[in-house]
Amino acid sequence: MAEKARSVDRACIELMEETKNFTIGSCWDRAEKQQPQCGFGLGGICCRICSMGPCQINPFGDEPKRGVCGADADTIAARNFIRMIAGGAAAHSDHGRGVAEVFQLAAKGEAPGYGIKDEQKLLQLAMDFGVEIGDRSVQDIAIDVGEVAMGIFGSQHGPIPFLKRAPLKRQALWRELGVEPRGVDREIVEIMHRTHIGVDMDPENLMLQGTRAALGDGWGGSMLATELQDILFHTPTPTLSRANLGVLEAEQVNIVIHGHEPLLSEMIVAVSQEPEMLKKAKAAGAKGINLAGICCTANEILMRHGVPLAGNFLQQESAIATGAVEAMVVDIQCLFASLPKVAECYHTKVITTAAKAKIPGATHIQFEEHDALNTARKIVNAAIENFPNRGKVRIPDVECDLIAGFSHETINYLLGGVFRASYKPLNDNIINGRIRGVAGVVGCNNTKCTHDNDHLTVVKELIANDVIVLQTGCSAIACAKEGLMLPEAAAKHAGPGLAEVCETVGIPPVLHMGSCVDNSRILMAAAAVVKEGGLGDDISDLPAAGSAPEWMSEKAISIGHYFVASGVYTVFGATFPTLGAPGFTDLLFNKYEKIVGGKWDFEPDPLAHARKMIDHIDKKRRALGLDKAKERVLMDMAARRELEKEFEEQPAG
Ligand code: NFS
Repeated sequence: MAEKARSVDRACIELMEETKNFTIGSCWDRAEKQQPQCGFGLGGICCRICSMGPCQINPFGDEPKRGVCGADADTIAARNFIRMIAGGAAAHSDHGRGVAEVFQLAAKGEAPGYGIKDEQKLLQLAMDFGVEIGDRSVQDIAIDVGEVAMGIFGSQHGPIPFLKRAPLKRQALWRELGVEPRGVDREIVEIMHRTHIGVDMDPENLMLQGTRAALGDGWGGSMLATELQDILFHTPTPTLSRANLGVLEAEQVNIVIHGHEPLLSEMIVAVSQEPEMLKKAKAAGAKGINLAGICCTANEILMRHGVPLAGNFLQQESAIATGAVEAMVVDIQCLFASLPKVAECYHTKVITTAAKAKIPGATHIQFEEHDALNTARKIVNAAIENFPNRGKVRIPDVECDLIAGFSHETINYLLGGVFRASYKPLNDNIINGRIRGVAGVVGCNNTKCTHDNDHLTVVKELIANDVIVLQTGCSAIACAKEGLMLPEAAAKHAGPGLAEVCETVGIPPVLHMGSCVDNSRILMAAAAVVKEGGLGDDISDLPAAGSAPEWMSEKAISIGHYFVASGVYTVFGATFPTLGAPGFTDLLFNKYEKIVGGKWDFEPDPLAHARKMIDHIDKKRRALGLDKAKERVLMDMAARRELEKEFEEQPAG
């Protein structure tokens, strides 16, 4: 079999020879050493839940058909699958809880460096939570909002308040199915209970609980993380930046921030601009201090400060291989255990900062919320002190401009203008067929795929077919590096209808909406489009689809399932963790559509993957009676003036 290329990213390819020198190999070398991988594990039909096992089911119909306790392939796969949801929902929600804790301290004035930056959003949240506004001070309102937010994690009876943001029909369906989350944590705990040996064995019933926990993530923990981060650090607006390893600076102290929470990285951004720090950097022989990000911490500080992206998940080792990184500062999630070992071959200091996430061999500098600025100063100092230890530097000359910062509020504003922020122009253009539909393309990198290739193929095919693409996570970083997040990408890559709309509004055809907890922004946008009218009365009526072409983490499964449970057809690439259990897979891929209006699908070929999404979008257009409108005449001047009139109040640019 011909060897699959490791990456299509030019910076990664350039560093490939260098990464082969790592004493523990690169992630690609280690992936090769794992081959062939266990078929039972891949198919989701290996059960390690009790010590009578591991039990494995023969997927080809011969014995063994059942585990020692009698569980068959479908029960085993269902238990494994919802445990993945629990892992993912726990990760997002615990991130949200961490933000809520700092939010509470900030509201009380007990966390120097933090404050309320978006009062408008605070008031909105206060209304959602039923917190009295009146003539109370911002501080008093924030204290109460923080209290309610913390309560949502531990609440026992629910339903959690953000469900009310969904279309009414969706809310009624969740109520009817009994899947409204009672509290974020409770649903995760109940998954662990139900999947313990000898409890819930019915795949459909297990999935109802999986659904409840996933909704507690999307409309609970993740949405809380996004909302509270926006209030603490401001809601993103369009911002110009750059992406790929070429953003590292040969003559500056480079600090790469990697992980997921913006709590500490926001402080590092502030501190690295202090004159005192710059003076120290110069004294160490550097011309300045340069910050760049990896994974979702990168997306957070990109969206709010324009800090450039060094790369996505599979570039964390390559970043160190440039020899130009003085410190890689990590917080939580998606960190390779290999980092300190890789760093041993260079001068890079790997600095862990979260009590929850330590890596053997790394330096630990504990992030103290009460004293965050000083924690950040310690870290920046450590990086500066490391500058003189540099060896050979090989920064690939590869980078690309991008525009990020498309929060749900910003899209609303850009489309509708300052006086009538609205999604109406988007809905109108979907109805008239200039835009065929909307896709959310999100998620990770996976060594099972050629790095970035599947994201780029899927997204290019979608926009070429007039589907506007909303992005988060490492998928967004892949497209940013490719230049798809620039307005000029519309003329180059988008179909004629989408290109016209992008040109008129001045937006790229691919919109960066943030980190993975910010998939909640996509839920908000979907709900807003339904509320705007003309495209049905539920998210499941929209000509829309979701995708994670190179997913790898449990968080992706939780995200995928809250999209499905919110009514979205969602396709995953790379691999799918239930394929050894045909009955359970049929539930996810087929029957689920009748239950929640959305369903799962799997397609590892990226072109076929995009085609499936487009076919689904067309199916929804037909159901809405919009298929005729798609036959458009080429735009003449009168039609163009008409389109411009629709956008007359939107700001220039
Ligand atoms: Ni999402 Fe963001 Fe990237 Fe995947 Fe990891 S960083 S939270 S899990 S790898 S997209």
